[in-house]
Amino acid sequence: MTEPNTPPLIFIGDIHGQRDKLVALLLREGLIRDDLVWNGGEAQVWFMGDFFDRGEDGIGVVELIMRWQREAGTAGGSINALLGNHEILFLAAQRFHDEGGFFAAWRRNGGQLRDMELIRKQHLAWLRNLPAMALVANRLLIHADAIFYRDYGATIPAVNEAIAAILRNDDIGAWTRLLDQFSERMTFTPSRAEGIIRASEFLRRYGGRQIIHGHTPIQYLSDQLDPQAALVYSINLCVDVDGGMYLGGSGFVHRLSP
Ligand SMILES: [Mn+2]
Repeated sequence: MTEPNTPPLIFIGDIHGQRDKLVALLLREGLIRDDLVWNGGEAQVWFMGDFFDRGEDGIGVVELIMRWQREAGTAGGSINALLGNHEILFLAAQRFHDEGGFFAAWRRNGGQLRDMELIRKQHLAWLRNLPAMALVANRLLIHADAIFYRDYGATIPAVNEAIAAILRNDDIGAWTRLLDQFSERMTFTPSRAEGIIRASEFLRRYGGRQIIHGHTPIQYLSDQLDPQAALVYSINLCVDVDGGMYLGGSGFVHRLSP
């Protein structure tokens, strides 16, 4: 009996406009060549959201991921990305400007005027189509370590469609509620009452044996200043892959161990 050849599955946490750190990380990992062409072969890569804000080049990050997505597809691999709250905040500021207070909120949360100047239709369409959740290799992927997703549906497709519908429409109240809910974090940590129970209930509802998320820098959950590996916690039910690049972390990739 030979094992089926499973392509590597790789997760990359929040980038927050740190294009140079992203490039350095993927060069180190051999996932791109010196000329930045994708070199990941059949690898399946998931970016966990929050491409924008705090760092200077969110558009540069999005353009690279869009480009690598095409190149990876040609090479027989795949690159996917989740919707983070900073994508929603950016889209809200772009769509509504000062109405609803979105533009000011975006600026307060590290919004970069250069990104707003450089945004184009193709970026907006790509951002609006990002899923909020996914189930891959029995892992439940969500940007935020939070359970508000339950308010949007009982299944992954239902949640993704309900959130996508908000992003297609002009219901400012719905955008505001969604952004407010995304301020939730650390819901699954064992130090929180019922953190482990919440994680297992969330997994029972949507499937998967482990939650993989970004959103909360590992620096918030441990004393590491530059985490170089994912933080596995709550009896292995949860994995935080956010290396806190905007807090000074150099970032890492999380390779799935079966
Ligand atoms: Mn986030």
